[in-house]
Amino acid sequence: MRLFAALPVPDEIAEPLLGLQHGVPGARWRPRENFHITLCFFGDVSDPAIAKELDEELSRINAPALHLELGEIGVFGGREPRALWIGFAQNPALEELADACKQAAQRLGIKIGRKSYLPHITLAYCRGTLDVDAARFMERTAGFIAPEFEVDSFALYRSHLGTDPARYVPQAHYILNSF
Ligand code: 3AM
Repeated sequence: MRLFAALPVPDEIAEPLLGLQHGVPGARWRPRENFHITLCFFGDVSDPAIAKELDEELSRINAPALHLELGEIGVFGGREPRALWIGFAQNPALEELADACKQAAQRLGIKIGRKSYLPHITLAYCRGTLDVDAARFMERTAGFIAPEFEVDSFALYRSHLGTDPARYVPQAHYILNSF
């Protein structure tokens, strides 16, 4: 089972993001149901007992609800764009929650990649997109602003590959403490 922890994206944010999704050759725009903010990618957890323990560990995380503000649009992949995404204003509480998910997994022996955490919502995966087209997208969307928003839960998702788009199915929801 391919598992990851992520925050859901509320409708009031998803809607304006959907409005950005046009005009980039080669972009495979993510549908609304695939929008999420990854906290930690756990990879393939093949042992159901470990998956159950991971669920229990995540349910024990004691963290506050998050006040989030979108940041800049970015591109992964440089000269060969792989993904278009929108980031977040710096947010220590978000980083702490991501770190708590990572530590929960590591306590169970799940290996987590060493890349530093960069919270984002993926808008598109790219196939054959030119860097100039990605740069034009960044220019066109530079003035994008969306209201701050609150998220009061996160979820453990199972990722089903093999279709495009992949299917992300929530397995469990975890409540964050209200303000
Ligand atoms: O849509 P995003 O990028 O937030 O990028 C993958 C996606 O998140 C990420 O997990 C989410 C569901 O697939 N992901 C996939 N493979 C990954 C890996 N090896 C990964 N994140 C880190 N390391």
